[in-house]
Amino acid sequence: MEGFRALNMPRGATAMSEAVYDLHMFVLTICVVIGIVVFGALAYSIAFHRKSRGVTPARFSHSTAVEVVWTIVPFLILVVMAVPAVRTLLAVEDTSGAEMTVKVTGYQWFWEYEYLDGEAEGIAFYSVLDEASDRARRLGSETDPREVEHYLRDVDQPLVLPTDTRIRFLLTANDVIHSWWVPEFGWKKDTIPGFINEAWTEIGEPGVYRGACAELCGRDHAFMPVVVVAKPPDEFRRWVAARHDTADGETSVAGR
Ligand SMILES: [Cu+2]
Repeated sequence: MEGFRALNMPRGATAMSEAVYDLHMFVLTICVVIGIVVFGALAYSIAFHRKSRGVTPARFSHSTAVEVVWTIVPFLILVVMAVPAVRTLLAVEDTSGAEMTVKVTGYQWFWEYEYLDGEAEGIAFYSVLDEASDRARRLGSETDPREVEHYLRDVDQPLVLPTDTRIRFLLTANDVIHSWWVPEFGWKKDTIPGFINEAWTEIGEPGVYRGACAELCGRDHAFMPVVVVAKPPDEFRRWVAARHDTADGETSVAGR
């Protein structure tokens, strides 16, 4: 069962990723049933209606009843799949009712996070590949990347977010197109210079969620991971207070 789970789509960590997973399982089940019926009929015909068994083929060429059925049945199956798919898609795109807003800006090759409202307002920092990964990735470095924990999956300053809070993201870029992607949130969004894209999430469980830039953005595309640390709301509030106390929020050095 573990092996099957590893093959299947992961459930993720948000209500949205759960909805996407449920949708996936629903459609996959329909596809599997259709696959079993079609290939079962095929196998049955090959096994029991082959020429060597003396079976002669039917000669009819037209059946209005069958044509009506094989048009209407797939149409109904499509409608049954489209209704929950559209409902989920609309929910993914609906960023209303957000309790806080974070602006994400992609750069070659790191991220910038700005908290735009609430008590975290004014906190802004760059999130750059962590030192250990950066050292190990260099040509001729003595470090074996396999020995670096979270190699290319860690940053100096992660994006810290509260759990059980509806968070809106405004996503843009400063140079080329990047894409902000945390698989466990169930979506990714292009960050495009001159445009602001919107997305939202509500994280259920505290934890560390890792992702990456998902749009080929140049030489160091592989070296701009996304790390989100989700904390319970009261812990998040403490982090915000500590952050306000030190260095006015702005600490990291931009660009390498
Ligand atoms: Cu990028």
